[in-house]
Amino acid sequence: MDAWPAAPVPTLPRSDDPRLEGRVRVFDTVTRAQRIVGPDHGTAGLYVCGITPYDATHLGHAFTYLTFDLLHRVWLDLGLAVDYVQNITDVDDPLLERAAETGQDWEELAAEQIELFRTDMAALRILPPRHYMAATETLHLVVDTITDLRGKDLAYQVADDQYPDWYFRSAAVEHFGIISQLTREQMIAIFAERGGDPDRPGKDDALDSLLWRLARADEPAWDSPHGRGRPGWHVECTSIAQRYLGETFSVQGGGRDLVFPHHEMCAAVGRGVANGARFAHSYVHVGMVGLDGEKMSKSRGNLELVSRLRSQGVEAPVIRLALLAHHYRNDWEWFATDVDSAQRRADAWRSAFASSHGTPAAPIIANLRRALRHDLDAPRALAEVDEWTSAVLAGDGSDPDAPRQVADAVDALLGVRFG
Ligand code: 5CA
Ligand code: ZN
Repeated sequence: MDAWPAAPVPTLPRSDDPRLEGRVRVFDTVTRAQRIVGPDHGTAGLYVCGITPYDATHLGHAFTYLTFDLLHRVWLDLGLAVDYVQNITDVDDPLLERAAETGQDWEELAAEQIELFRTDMAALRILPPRHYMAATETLHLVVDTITDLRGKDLAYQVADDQYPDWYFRSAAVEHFGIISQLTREQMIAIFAERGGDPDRPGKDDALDSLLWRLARADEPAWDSPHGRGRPGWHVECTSIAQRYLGETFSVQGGGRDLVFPHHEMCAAVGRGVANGARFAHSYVHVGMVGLDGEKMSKSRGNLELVSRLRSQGVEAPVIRLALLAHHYRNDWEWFATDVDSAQRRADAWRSAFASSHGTPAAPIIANLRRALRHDLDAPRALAEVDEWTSAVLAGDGSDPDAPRQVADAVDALLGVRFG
């Protein structure tokens, strides 16, 4: 699948501040601590779980992709290449259910929503993945993964005369559970809420997860050596990640709602394929964005969309600033007034960047870098730019290059550029 066009990223001068560490740390879900992510040179591998294409792009989606865009930009600024992969879950129960509810063809719904998502991502200056892969384009990868798992006795058919679907022996894999750190009872409860089927008769273990669902009437299906059917959700992300990033890569990311079962299951499948080698080095999870007191989600229907805000005349950099005002690890609630404060900030920054002189750029660039390398602290980064902006607007500083240099740093590191 084609991704969206990449906005240019300015290259910044080095910072010679000795307090500035040349690595980035983020909070890793497994170790429950901040941890250096990415290699010290070469290529960082990033897999971010993509949308199931309906109700795109709500602000929760946007916040998650913006968070990993910050990581992408920090890695680029550190001189690393970034191999970024994202999927599209364009065949799965929630999508098919939504299409059935509205009477729309599921493929048409997916195509329309993917297009909307791409447009929103480009407007928000989120750097595109190098590989943007839909489930329907990567069936062969899933089929091969299942063949491999069958060879290791990690896949089996559920005892069901009519539909002996293929399942993965999740709990048989070493280290199953280290991401979510839940009790078995908690896992079973959450599995039932988030697309799993712990109570299905005929499974060897309640926590075993679906690999390949055999064809049902009126459901899309593809021929395969495992029978005609369609892929399960977790094995899709594992197969795409390992195909494009290798068996082990730097970071798997997504919203916090994906910790269990999705990322736990992805990691277990990945370890099964890789004979015990770890899947991602680190797992990074973004807090949930809510509206009206609840997690913003398609199923609850309490959504604010990037495209709706834009159609109301809110500029994309203002939306980006409204999101950046929140730290990625916090859950937070969207209020319509968030636009007003972001607009005020945008107006001030824009005036400062257009100024003919200002206080020197080097210290503020170092401070921006420090804030972002320390667990992607966007709110602190915004406060640094605010401080510089206030000084410039008060007439401080005589450096004629500073406004352009700060504008470039804000573009390169925060992805904010005013048209
Ligand atoms: N297709 C799967 C991942 S493989 C999926 O979860 N799709 S999604 O469309 O439901 O969500 C897309 C991404 O946005 C996921 O990373 C998800 O964790 C994140 N996300 C969804 N809702 C929110 C929210 N309210 N706040 C923050 N992030 C969210
Ligand atoms: Zn995923």
